Parts: sequence; structure tokens; C-alpha cells
Amino acid sequence: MSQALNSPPTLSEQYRGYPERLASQAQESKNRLYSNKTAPESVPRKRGVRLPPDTTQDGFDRAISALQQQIGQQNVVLNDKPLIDGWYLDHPNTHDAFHVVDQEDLVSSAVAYPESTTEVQTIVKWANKYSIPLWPISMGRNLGYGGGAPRVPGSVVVDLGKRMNKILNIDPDNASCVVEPGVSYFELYEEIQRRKLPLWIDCPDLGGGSVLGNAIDRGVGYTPMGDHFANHCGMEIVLPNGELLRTGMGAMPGKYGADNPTWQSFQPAYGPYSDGMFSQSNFGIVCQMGVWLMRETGHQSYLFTFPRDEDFPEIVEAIRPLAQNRILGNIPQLRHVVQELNVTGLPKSHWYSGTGPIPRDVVRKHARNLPTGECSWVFYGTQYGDLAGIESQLEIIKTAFFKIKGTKFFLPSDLPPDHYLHSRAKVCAGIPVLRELDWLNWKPNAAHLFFSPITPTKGADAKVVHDINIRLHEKYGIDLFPTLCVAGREMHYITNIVYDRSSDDEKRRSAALMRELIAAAANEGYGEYRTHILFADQVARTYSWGDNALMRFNETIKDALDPNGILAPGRNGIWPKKYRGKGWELLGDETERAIGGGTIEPKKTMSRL
Ligand code: EUG
Repeated sequence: MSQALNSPPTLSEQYRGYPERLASQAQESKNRLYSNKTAPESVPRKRGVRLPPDTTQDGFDRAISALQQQIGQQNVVLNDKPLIDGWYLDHPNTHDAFHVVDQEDLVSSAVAYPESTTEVQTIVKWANKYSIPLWPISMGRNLGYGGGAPRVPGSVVVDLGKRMNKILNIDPDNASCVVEPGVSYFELYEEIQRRKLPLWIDCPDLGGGSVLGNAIDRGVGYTPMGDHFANHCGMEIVLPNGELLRTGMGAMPGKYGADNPTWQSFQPAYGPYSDGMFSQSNFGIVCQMGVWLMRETGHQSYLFTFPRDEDFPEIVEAIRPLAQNRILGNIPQLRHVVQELNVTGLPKSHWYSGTGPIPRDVVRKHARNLPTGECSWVFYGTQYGDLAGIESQLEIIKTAFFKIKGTKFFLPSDLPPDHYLHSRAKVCAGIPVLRELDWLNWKPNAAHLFFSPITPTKGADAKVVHDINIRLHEKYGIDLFPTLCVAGREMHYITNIVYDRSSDDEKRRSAALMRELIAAAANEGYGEYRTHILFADQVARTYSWGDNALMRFNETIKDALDPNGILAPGRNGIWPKKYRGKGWELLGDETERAIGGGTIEPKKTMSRL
């Protein structure tokens, strides 16, 4: 429990830290989480360093010494100490803090900390020579999707965050910047404030993640520039053979060896647009990326409540034209009212003492006592621009939503200072915060998985996915926490599957629920935009149109770029030839079976197959 007493690190102490302005929040949030913790901080390791597949101890030792000689002994660290799940701002890069299978299963053998793109090239060439799988991470947050854990146990994690955390350029005229993988939303925001620039960043619900990493995982934020990948411009990439590539206009040399002046201005350049291939992929290591910023503007956040569970399809229908007409300025969130209970940071036991999911009538009873009153759905939106524009937009939005009977409207000034809307207003103005962590207090030792399908922004489609969620969460006895990020043509329907890390039973039910949700949604034609590393194989294989044409295309590219199969094997379901069809793909109940001390690694090593 010693860590509980420590203050979490600040940004000036640690690249993964929090800004001073959030000091008391960070400490409170950490204390609250630790006060709910019943599991020990760490347990003794059952085995020593987990070796990469097909590697002898002797061969591994020689490879590690060789790498230490190349990038410095202190920059290659064995993963041989007790594993600590820690907390959001003391996040491990040794394993998945939100472990689904055994904590010690999805672990690295070692972590390498490169300082530069050149050192990343050195590591990649080393991995090819010694045939060791690499797992690059930026800062390794990726919460609910696997954290910093490698898919193949014993991979060497390449932690780009620790030493490659420079903001290389901020161009106020172009409203853009260039970042390395270790630049967090917190850091980028603070730097813009330090320089007093009239610019906004766009951040997701939590501010500790990597700007670059989130964009290439195609994450979402909540200003008008919330589509992070769509707002990146230009990349510098190390390919799996160690060669270097610049995409976009960066492919054209600048004068006298300078960066190309148009690199952060025009995304595609000439010829096929290659950047997409380096998002959610294992085709290269992105070491620099351009990011577009937003010009500072006026903004007004607000919320609507809707009375009935059954209003859901009608709400979605009302949002669609508003979003398509760009009356809605950002990606709003629609949350079920149960999320109003968990975002208070109070544990489930505060609201309900029974076992099993919290019943609907109990949620209703408690909602009645919240400032927003009894309701079923809560819509969090923000309008941008000048006051007159915001007011006229709000009138149009109110007219549309008030057609749903019993709808209510609230401004931040209508709600107490601790209401979540105040935190939401910050996120929607590009100010990164920590508040969203609070629903992790729902149960002791809480971890979570995200189920993240995409549906059209149409009531009927949304209802199909919602009903699947209701049915299967009930079947597995798990609370249903839906948050929908709604755009004009599609919505990210995110459910948060919260489980107690110390309970194998909860882990098994959560994993089984995920598996069945993915299958049931795919059966209706709905697919995930992103998933946990343990479910990547299953999700990738739901995209099977034309006899798996997409996966065959991806595999062709993977084999051409990475013939030795060293780069992030299994990432997003893409396996290099060396691993393919040898028992690595998790397509059945392997995950559930590995919970409680097993492994997801196939029994036979690759060469013996
Ligand atoms: C959220 C949104 C996501 C995601 C995970 C979580 C929101 C949680 C839009 O994508 O992948 C409140």
C-alpha cells in the first residue's frame, strides 16, 4: 500500500505526470481509488522474466546485452520486478494494469527507451537480427484496450514516451504542431498556455494520454476537431526493416535539409495516401506527427435530459439533422442516466447493496435526488463561436429536442459546482482533465474493458446495438454503462464493462460478455472501431467480406514490410507469416480459459510446429 501515500508525479517530474493546476484533484482521485482497493499492491512473480517465443535464456541474454551496448545499459530494463498496477498517473509499462487474463501473462521481457528516431531504427534492426518481437507504445495508456501490454508475451516493449517527449514545433500561424510520442495532452496544453498562444488542443475524456498515440489509434475528442486522425498532418515513421519514411508533404525534401514547409499544411501529398496504413497497424513505428490545432473561440456547454429509456431511438433521430447541418459544433455525448451515478465517484455500494447489476428502479430513485432530476438519458453538448451565434444555435437545438416530451435543458450555471457538466465543459474547450477516472470507484480494484461498435446515426440501428447490450449484460450479470459519441452519420456506441481485478469470476464473465457482444453485433452488421488486444483477432475477423479480402490485403502488406515478423505481432489482429495459423489467434474461449493462472500463448513453440 506504500504507493497510496505517495503523491502522484507532476508533469515537471515525469512525462506521464499531471499539471500543477490539477494537483489536488490528482491526489484526491488517487486516494479515492486506493481507499477502494482491497487487493495487494503487488504479488510475488510466479516465474522469472517471460522470454519471447522460441528464445533460449542464453540467446535472450546475449541479445539484451547487445542492445544495451547500442543504446545504453540504463535504457534497456528487464521486466523482472513485481508487477504493480498502480494508478492512472503511475501507469505501468510492464503489463496491462487492467489485466483480463492473469496479470503475469501479457507481459514484456524487457522495456527499451529510445531517445531518437535513429535509436528506434537501431532497435528495429536489432530485433530483426535477434528475431525478437517488439511492441511499441507511446505512453501506454490505451485504457480498456490493453494498456501498454504486448500481445505476444515476452515481446520487448519500446517505450517511446519516456525520452521522446518533445514538442518539436508549434506554428501559431498555421495552427499546428509537431509532436513526439511522449507528448501528453496535459503537456501540449500547458505549453500552449506557457507561450500564451490563442490556440486550443483537442483532448479525449482523460488528459494523460499521448497526442500521437491516441491519433494513430483513431481516438476521439470533443471539440470541433475531435476526430484525431482526421486532424493529424504528416508523419515520420520507422519501417519494420529499420528504414525511415516521411509521409505527406514531408516526403519532399525542404531546402538545405530543412523540413518541408508544407508538411503540416496538406495531408496527402502525391500518390496513394499512405498515412492510414500506419493507424491501428503494425506496419511501422510513428516517431513524429503533425497535429492541427484549433483557434481559440467562444463556447457554451449545456445538457439536456430525456425522461424515458424508450426515448433513445428518437433522441438519435433528433441529433442526426442537427449534426449533419453542423448546428452541433462538436461530437456530443449521450449517456444513460446510470452514468450520472458512477461519475460522482461514489461506489456502487453507496447506491445499491444487492448483488448483480443495479436495478433500473434503484437508478431511477437515486436520479430523482440528483440536480438533473429523474430522467433516462443525458445529452452533453457544446456550441462554439460568438454569443449571438451560440444563442441562435441553442434555439434550433432546443426546438428539436423539446419535441421529445419531458425534455429538460440545463446550463452549467443551473448546476452545483461539482456537477460533471463543469468538467465536460473543460474537455469540450480542449482543457484536459482527470474527472472521468471517478467512475472507476464503482467497485473495488476496478478495471474496465470497452466494447466500441459503430452504428449509423439512425434510431433503428442504434436500438439494435442497444438491445443486444441490454440482453447480454443481463445474461452475464454486469452493469450496463453506455456512452455514445454521436456524429452526423455514425456514432461510437461505447459501453464500459467494469470488473474487479481480484475476481476471476468477474473477469471471466466480462471476457465472455465481450466475446458474445462482438459476435452478436457482427451478426447484425455492426463492427468495432477499436478493441482490447485480447479481442483483436475476433474483431478483425468480423471484417470478413469477400472471403476475408481485407485481412488478406493486410497480411500481404505485413509480409512485404516485415518479413521477419518482428513488429507488434498480433496488433489489430494482423499476424506476420511466422506466427499465422500456429495457435496464436484468439478466436474461441481461450481468454476465459486463461483467466486464473493460464496463458494465452500456444503450447507448442513456432519452430516446432
Ligand atoms: C470513450 C470514448 C471512446 C472510447 C473509449 C471511451 C468514452 C468514455 C469514442 O471513443 O474508445 C466516457
